[in-house]
Amino acid sequence: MQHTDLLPRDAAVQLIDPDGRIVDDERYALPRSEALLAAYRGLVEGRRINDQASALVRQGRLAVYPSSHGQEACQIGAALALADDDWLFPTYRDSVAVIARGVAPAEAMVLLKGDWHSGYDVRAHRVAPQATPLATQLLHAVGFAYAAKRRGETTVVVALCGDGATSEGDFHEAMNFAAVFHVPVVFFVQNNEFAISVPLSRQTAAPSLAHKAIGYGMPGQRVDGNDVAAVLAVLGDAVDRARAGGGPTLVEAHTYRMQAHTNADDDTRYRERAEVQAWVARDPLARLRAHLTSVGALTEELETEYADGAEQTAAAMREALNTDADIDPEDLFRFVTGSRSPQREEQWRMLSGEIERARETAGGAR
Ligand SMILES: Cc1ncc(C[n+]2csc(CCOP(=O)(O)OP(=O)(O)O)c2C)c(N)n1
Repeated sequence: MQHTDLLPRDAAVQLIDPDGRIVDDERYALPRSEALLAAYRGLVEGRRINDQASALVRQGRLAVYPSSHGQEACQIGAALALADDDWLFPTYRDSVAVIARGVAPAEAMVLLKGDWHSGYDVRAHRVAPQATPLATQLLHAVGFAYAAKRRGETTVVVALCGDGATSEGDFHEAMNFAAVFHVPVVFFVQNNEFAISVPLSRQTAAPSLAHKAIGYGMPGQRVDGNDVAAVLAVLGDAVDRARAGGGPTLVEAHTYRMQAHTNADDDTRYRERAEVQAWVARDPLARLRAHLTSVGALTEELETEYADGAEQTAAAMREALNTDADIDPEDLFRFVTGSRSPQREEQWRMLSGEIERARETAGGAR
């Protein structure tokens, strides 16, 4: 491979433009209509899940939800690019990708309700726990994929992270190890332009995040992260390469976080409404809908069927999550360390005292 082959293109790969028109590309073919319909169904469901989870936060049923509203093409593309036996290593923002791999929404979200541990069976779904410490999952993903390779398995791993996470040391270590040891992993960076309030321009001086790949000796590619057809094509190519023994790839998807980082963030303090509004015209659902309708693949019946399916998913989420968590706060102290230090004992005394006082107040108020 020429070293210039490792460089990403100047413009992100795009196969369907924001108005739904096909863009010809000499390297990447447009996925077939059936694949695009499956992706569209995923986008509709993903959008509904995002919006339902945000509503559950406002109702006090979830403590927090990092929404991927606007980033659904990346979420669904990542899930669909994998074969059944492959593995996904997601972050806190990737609940829709986790669910698209077959995890029940309520299981993916119990953690956000204040429960502890990952709420789903990671082995059954081949989805690692959603990582909150930035970029740590990239190292887990590389180690996991390296082990699979050494065992002679054909497993490929897609590891997700955000633009902010690329500034972490763990990102560098994961990329370097993966390239040196030819590990079957695809790093998929969702560049949504912000790490909470920090814009991309304060994150890197590189021409793009995908350009970082050449420094490690692996190919980098840029893709329009709001075009699920392009995401599927580029990730599919990288997954095939990894499976065939070609080693890792870094894919940067350019997208946009349409909502605040979480409900704990006020994004009006660091970005203009006009900027957010400008991305509405690039919405991933609208462009695929326009394309599939124009080629006659998406009928009104199918639209209704997909919308109904998404509504049922949202109803199941409400039913499962509109309950009080049955949690013993002392579990936090029981299971974190083998024995309790004097400081832990002191913390537990403080917390149990607070709980007791709250109970008395609630009793008195009745
Ligand atoms: C190691 C570490 N440092 C800091 C944080 C606090 N933190 C949580 S999310 C976040 C921003 C991450 O931005 P990005 O990687 O772009 O992902 P996004 O949230 O935009 O999907 C930060 C700094 C953390 N979770 N882990």
